[in-house]
Amino acid sequence: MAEGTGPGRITPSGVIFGFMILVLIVYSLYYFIAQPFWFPKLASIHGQQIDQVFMAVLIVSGIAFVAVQALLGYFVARYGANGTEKASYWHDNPKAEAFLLIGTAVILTVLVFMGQRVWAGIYFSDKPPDALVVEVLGQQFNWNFRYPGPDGAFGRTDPKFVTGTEAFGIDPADPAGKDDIETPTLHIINKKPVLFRIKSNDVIHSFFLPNFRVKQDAVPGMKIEIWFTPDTDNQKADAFEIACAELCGAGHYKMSSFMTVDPDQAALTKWLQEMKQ
Ligand SMILES: [Cu+2]
Repeated sequence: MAEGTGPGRITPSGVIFGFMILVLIVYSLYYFIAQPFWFPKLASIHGQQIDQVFMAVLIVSGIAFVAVQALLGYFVARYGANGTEKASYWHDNPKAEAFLLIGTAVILTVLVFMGQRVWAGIYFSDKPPDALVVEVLGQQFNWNFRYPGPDGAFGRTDPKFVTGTEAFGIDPADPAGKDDIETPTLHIINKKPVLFRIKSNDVIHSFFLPNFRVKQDAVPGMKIEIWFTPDTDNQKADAFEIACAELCGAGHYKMSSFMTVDPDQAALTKWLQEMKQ
């Protein structure tokens, strides 16, 4: 370690810079605490865990952010140079490095495991057998949805049957496909698990339901499943926005739809009958 000379001094430029950092800290804290721009109100059961992990990461990184920036501001304001003094410095400090490395590793490992548990709970847990199953198909630039109809079975599909009016490409020879219902908007049932089977006809899209904390890529050639349970008891709205969260082309900005959460199966059946006509 090289010893410094002199105590350093408070300089106007250092104080101005320190003040700017203070403004940055206060401004950032205000946005995260007052939350003028934030997620829409939660409308699903699993979303609570996602929000908790999000908050935990935000608090940990927020504390680190404030501590590091505040120290930087303080040192800049307090230890300005007058041109003749030398700052003390060192090349390595095994104790400090070990402390910082291990501390960071422990914190990050805990966060990773918290997130991993939530992730596994969503993607690796058995889907409920009674879930409502809906197929979701992304294409430039809209969402299509398919319900299996009264027989409960989806008709076979093949890309060669895809046309301008038949996005899914249902095989006309398959009797199971005759009663399938294709819709431009979604309806699901409150408190009943819903399983989405997500596909894409062209490029990668991302099926995004912000109120339900669901975001899943739609990848060409893959059928990706995701399920959750909606809970809209505390919501005022009954239609929720569906967005595409992947820049998928020139019309990406208008790739959206709406999802209605029906109170019961009867309301869903009634809507499906209307859509069938
Ligand atoms: Cu898209």
